[in-house]
Amino acid sequence: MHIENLNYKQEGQIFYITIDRVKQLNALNKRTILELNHLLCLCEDDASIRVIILTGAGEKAFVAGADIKEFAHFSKKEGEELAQFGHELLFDKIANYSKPVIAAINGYALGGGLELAMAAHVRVASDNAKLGQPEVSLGLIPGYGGTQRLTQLIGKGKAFEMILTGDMIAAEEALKLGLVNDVVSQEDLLLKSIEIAHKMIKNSPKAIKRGIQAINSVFDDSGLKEEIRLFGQGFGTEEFKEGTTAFFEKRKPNFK
Ligand code: DAK
Repeated sequence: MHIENLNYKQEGQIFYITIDRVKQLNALNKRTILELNHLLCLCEDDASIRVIILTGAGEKAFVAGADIKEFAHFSKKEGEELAQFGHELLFDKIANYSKPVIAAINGYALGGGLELAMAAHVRVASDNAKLGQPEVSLGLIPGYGGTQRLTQLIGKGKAFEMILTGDMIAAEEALKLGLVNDVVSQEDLLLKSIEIAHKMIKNSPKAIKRGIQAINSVFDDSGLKEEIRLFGQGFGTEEFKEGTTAFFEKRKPNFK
């Protein structure tokens, strides 16, 4: 597959993937999801790769969400179908990956961007990072596992607050809540991620795979199905139209 939106390289036993759509703050479009899936499939079969480090290009954003320009015209049916497609190809794939995936969050991690980081096994954030689930401002709810994984990571009370206000939180608060594992300066972000990767690489790959499976088995995934269903209901509504139009017009939405 021809890769347009990602930079990637292998150094030692670490494989680095950088989402590179800097002008759109690395927003995730369908093509980027397919490209990520493609690289993850290749890496899974390559025994010389032991850890994946995933980050965003530039100094401003990890991923500022799903690409609003792409999904703004989706119908309810398309929304539901694409949520399912995204889960299978990317979000669940990462969560259940046989090798550790570390998200190096180098700036905004919003909406689908925070969901991507939460699907990873470990999150390291730079001190300028801002994290949030702003979907309600677009007339949607998180659709790539955010309602489930955020609640699992930070508990119901704070998850309600973040998802219902849509507010962003700073890296230090994310650390206090357990949403990220570490916060470091932007220049140390990859170094810290590599340090964690090396500690993992020393251990048994098969035990690591089983560890990921066992931890994931704590959580029942029936909530994900309900999220997909409810997520789809947002599409095609007047509120969705107002939310996405307000984003394009760079103004606050006016929900009746
Ligand atoms: N999509 C598309 N373009 C985006 C974008 C996004 N999510 N985020 C930013 N951009 C673009 C902006 O439109 C702008 O483009 P130009 O106007 O220059 O052409 C450029 O990136 C720079 O952004 P700003 O000018 O806004 O930069 P600022 O520093 O002023 O603000 C910001 C940075 C991150 C606060 C702001 O860009 C922002 O609020 N961005 C949107 C955040 C957001 O609402 N993200 C989406 C959450 S909803 C789905 C499944 C899941 C989802 C959707 C569908 N299906 C299965 C169908 C998930 C949805 C979400 O993620």
